[in-house]
Order: sequence, then C-alpha cells, then structure tokens
Amino acid sequence: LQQEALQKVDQAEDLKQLNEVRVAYLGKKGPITEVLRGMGKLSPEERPKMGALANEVRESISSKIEAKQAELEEAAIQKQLEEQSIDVTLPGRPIYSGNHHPLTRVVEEVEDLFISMGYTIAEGPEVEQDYYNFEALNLPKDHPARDMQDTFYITEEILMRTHTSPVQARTMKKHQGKGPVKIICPGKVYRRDHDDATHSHQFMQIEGLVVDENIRMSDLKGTLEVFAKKMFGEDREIRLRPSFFPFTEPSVEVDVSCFSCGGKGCSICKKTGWIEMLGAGMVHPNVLEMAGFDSKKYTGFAFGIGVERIAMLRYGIDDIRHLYANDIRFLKQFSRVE
Ligand code: FA5
Repeated sequence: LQQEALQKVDQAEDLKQLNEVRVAYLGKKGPITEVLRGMGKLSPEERPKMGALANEVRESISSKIEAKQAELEEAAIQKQLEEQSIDVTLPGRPIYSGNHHPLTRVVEEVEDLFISMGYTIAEGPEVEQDYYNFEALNLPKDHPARDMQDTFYITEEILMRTHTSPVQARTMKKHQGKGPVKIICPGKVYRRDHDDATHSHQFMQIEGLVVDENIRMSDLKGTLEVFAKKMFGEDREIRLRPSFFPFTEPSVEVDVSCFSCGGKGCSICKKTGWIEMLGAGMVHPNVLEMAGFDSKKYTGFAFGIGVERIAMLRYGIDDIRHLYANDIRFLKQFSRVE
C-alpha cells in the first residue's frame, strides 16, 4: 500500500491530482483510516505493532505529499512567471494628467493677487433678485440704462445676474453701514448677447469693492495699475476713459496697453495699442445709502473685470468660444508646469 501510494504521489502532475491522492490514501474513507478504525478488533499484543505501522505509513505518505506539493507550487509559479513575462522594450502607455481650465487659472491668479493686498473673497447667487442686480445699484425699473445689459428673466422679479455687481450691494448690506469693506467676487454672469468671437451669453467677471473713509479715485487707479502690471508685466500701462454706469460716479472704462504688439497696433488691440479690460468707478452715493452706508462719511471704488478678456490676452486666444467648447486639444495646451 505504501509503495503504491508513494508512486501515485510521484505521478501526480498538478495540485488537483495530488489532492486526489491525499483523499484516496489519507482521507476519512482511505485504507489507513480503515486500519486504524479496525484496531479494536485486534488482540492487545497486535494493537501497538499495527498502530505503529499504520502511523509510519501515514507519516511517510503525508511527508511525501508535502514535498510534492511544494515542488508543484514552485513549478506553477515558475510557469506563471514565464507566461506573464514583461517585455520591457515595448513602448509605455502615456499617462495624461489633467490640468486646470485657463479661466480657473486666471481667477486663481487674480484671487491670489488681491488676497495679498488684504481683500477677502465674497460670493453671491447666480439666480438673483431684480432688486440686487438693478435697483440697489441705482437702476430703478424702466431706467433706460437697463438696456446696457440684456437680461434672462426667470420671473418679473428673478433673473440670471447680468454682472457680479449685485454682490456689492449684498456685501455692503451685510456690513450694516460700517466700513471698511474690501472684497473681490469672481463668478459667472449671463446676458442675452449673441455669441461671437468676443461675446458669450455666459461669461465670468471679477468684481472688486472697497468702501472706507477717504477712499479716492487715485486709490482705484493705483490698484488697477498694480493689477495690470502683475497680470501682464511691469511694462504695462493703464488708461482711464470716461464712461457711464448708473452705480458709479464718476465712471471709467479701463484699457491696458497692448503687449502683443508693444503698442504698435495689431489685430488683438485693433491697431489702437490699447485693450479694454474692465469697467470701474467711485461708488455712487445712492448705492452707498441704499445699502445702509452714510455717504458723507464713507466713499468707495468698484470695478468689474471680464475674466475671459484677461485669459484671451494672457494666452493669445483669438475666439472666446474656445474657452467653452471643451475641446481636449485646446485645453491640453494649458497644462501647468510648476
Ligand atoms: C459691467 O458689467 C459693470 N458691472 C462693471 C462695473 C463694476 C462698473 C463696478 C463699475 C463698477 P460691462 O457691461 O462693461 O460692465 O462688463 C464688464 C466687462 O465684462 C467688460 O469689460 C468685458 O470684459 C466683459 N463682458 C461684457 N459682456 C461680455 C460678453 N457678452 N462676453 C464676454 N465678456 C463680456
């Protein structure tokens, strides 16, 4: 029996067959278990002899099985390794890392700049009340200046905000008539504009608002000069042109000198050497009063910058629609190397 079992172990070609041998010879129904079970029937002299013999046979089979198992397992691993061998000469698969959208990058940079000048970030809803978007900004119902911003209305009183300026009114109201206020607010805005190379029906603005005692136009100019030089280079200049917004007086539109052509005139600046960047002005006393501030004690300045404008100039993007088409070939060009 022992010889036969040891031979079967040797012949086992894989772990499955080996297990079958184990069950056949050492299992509950195997011949050795049977012998051990039948021991009760033997005479007291024969019992120890038979027991010792049965144990010896069992030991020898089981140690042979163990040895064979180790051998088969090793062989199985070797076989697997051979089958799965890696060809290190094959070209690797490229790993594409994602990157921030150019508009996100611009917003983050502008945020960092203004935070370094002591501003905090404010937020407001994109679905806004007519009151904050217009009335609290000195634009009563039926005021002709409402035509400046074609609006998506949801109801008569609720609309998609057309600019980030309502956050001015909301922030001032929260301060309950006490300065200083020093915030910027980046966010999406919506207008019923026809989409073209420079206009989108949904775009982004960054609002700025400073209210305190003795805030002057020169503070606005100095702040915007720092903004232009930090965003576009130390050799940049700004130009203030008189303009009109119902919520600021005086109001200006601010141009930045064109860096693509160095002021000589190109298609980006339409050969003028200047690019319009933002609207700004001194906060209108009516707006201060409506938000609960004493306009004899407090003055302030505000500005609203078009984020797409900054991105287009910064990266030489010639069509605003690229920023919203989600074309991976376009977006891949903005991977940040830091
Ligand atoms: C305003 O929206 C004022 N709220 C700005 C302001 C804030 C003035 C605080 C005074 C004080 P305006 O409509 O000019 O102003 O828009 C500001 C900027 O948003 C523009 O200079 C331009 O860069 C950008 N912009 C306006 N319309 C669009 C559009 N359809 N698509 C993309 N950018 C636009």
